[in-house]
Amino acid sequence: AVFKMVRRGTFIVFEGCDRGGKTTQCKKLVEALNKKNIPAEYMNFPDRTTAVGKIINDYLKKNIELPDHAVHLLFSANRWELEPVIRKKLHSGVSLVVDRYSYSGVAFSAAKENMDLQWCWNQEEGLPAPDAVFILNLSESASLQRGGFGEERYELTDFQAKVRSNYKLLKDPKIWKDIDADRDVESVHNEILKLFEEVHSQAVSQPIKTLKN
Ligand code: Z5A
Repeated sequence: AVFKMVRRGTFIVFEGCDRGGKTTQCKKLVEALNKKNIPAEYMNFPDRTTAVGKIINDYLKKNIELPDHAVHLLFSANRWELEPVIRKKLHSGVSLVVDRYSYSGVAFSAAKENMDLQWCWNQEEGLPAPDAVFILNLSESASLQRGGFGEERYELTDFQAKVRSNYKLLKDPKIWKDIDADRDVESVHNEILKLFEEVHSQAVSQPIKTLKN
């Protein structure tokens, strides 16, 4: 029998503070990869379309109030809801470009009073680990010039500053790629495309890793 080896997809996560351009860059990357005949799909967290995601949406829109620990578990459950889908897609050879993941989960929850960062991270243990985290770093001054600062919960400058410092605590230098997001869309995209190609050439021949403590 002749086996055609399916090389797994690469798992990329985009992180960063508000208005860094994550969604813009994720979508541009997927488009560029598909043009090069590299199968790739966009996913985002929170995924507000699932059963759990609907509750998260109500919480973010301030329609409902929930205790902080419960909210954290919901954001985490939202990733666990999609864990089988993530693994299946990667195994089938599709690369995933994911807009926020466990790092947002922990950085945002742990920015609240009385929330322990380690407790937050424990809920993420066992999820598939990304091959790389692209973190879009936007300066405060550039951030003030961007649109899209909304009415949702968490969209407050001092809260975002705590999130920023939590990201630093989560930084795993082996997979973390800092990207200067102050530049124009095309310059940022070109750097991301180059970084993706480096990560992709290594990742496809390695097993999918798992998030650990
Ligand atoms: N959250 C959590 O608490 N726990 C979790 O586990 C997860 C998330 C997963 C909702 O997330 C909130 O949930 C979020 C974290 C928390 N709270 N906050 N803040 P969301 O993903 O639904 O929404 P968002 O992450 O807040 O979107 P965003 O960060 O505001 O946007 P972005 O994706 O980084 O940026 P963008 O939409 O691509 O761009 C923003 C604007 O800037 C837009 O007008 C663009 O046209 C413009 N832009 C983009 N790039 C550029 C450049 N290079 N130059 C100039 N202008 C640009």
